[in-house]
Amino acid sequence: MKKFSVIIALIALVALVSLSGCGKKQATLYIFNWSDYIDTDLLREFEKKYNCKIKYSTFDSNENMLTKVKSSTQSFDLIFPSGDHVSILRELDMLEELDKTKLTNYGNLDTSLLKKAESFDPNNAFAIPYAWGLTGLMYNKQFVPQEIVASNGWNILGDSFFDGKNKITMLDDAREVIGAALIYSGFSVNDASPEALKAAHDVLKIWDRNITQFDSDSYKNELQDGTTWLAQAYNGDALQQMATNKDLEFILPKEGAAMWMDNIVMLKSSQNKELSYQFIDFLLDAENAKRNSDYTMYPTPNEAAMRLMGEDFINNKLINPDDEYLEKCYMIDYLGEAARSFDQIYEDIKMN
Ligand code: SPD
Repeated sequence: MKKFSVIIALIALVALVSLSGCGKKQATLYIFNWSDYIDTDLLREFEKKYNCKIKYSTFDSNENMLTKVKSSTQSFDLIFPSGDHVSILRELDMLEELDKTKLTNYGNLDTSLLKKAESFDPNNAFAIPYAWGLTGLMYNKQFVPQEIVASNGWNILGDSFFDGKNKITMLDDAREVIGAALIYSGFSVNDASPEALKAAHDVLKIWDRNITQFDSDSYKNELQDGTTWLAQAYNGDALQQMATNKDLEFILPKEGAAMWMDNIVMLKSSQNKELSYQFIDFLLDAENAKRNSDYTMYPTPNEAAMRLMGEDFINNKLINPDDEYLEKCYMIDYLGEAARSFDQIYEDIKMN
């Protein structure tokens, strides 16, 4: 009889636990994004709102992201590739086609930027534009005199002032490194012709005398302590550092700059598609996207959010250059097989 009452009590307890929801396993959303590229308060708020956990990891280059996504046993739900890598992931058939009816805030996106995004994602079928930016040069004015940067051009990377000092870094990104040399030589960042690539290769051999490493993350700290004096840098990352260190400056070189758009995509293998849609929609909310842009210092393709941004942000020419400058900038496009020639030059420069 005693045994019978214990069993009844156990059944009642199990029923109570499942009715109250306490026994429900919290869903976990796996997100893989660039470093320093989200307001982490938003992650905590999303967890609270949707009673879930976010496992958030970061990468510092598209190439590293792709290697990890292709090889990892850990399957991510959402990743944030640049446009050219959206095309690569599409070709690999790794992306989930998005059902926009699940995104109540999709209409906040700027239609002219959605049109631009069609160059790497026809019909905007797989990618939600997240942020865009430009690549320039960041330096510490404690170490680099004004007359060295006065030319305001990419040639600063080859200035003899830096000879033998080992104080310059460039991004760990073949398209960005060769792109800078292409622009300096008067070509588009997407020009894969032998003539353009030879010119860029020759310029890079000169710049390389001063370059200590190809790195997309640690330069941010190294510029603060003088380990690095000058670095190729993404504009928002530079502005984040400049907000806390008055010795740091950023320039958009006079010849023009590489432009890119990063995106949110859902992997086909995602185990949490509904929660992934909820997260994308949460980021597309105008107020959340505004907060995110204020934090990351990158402009958002969210038109409704841009209308909420303060004047300091809108009028900052390092974030929002005027049309005359933007005409000299080139969006990094997907090049297919031609990208191999970029990789070969990049490897040659890194090895020698
Ligand atoms: N910390 C965020 C950096 C974002 C860089 N975007 C990608 C540029 C690809 N060329």
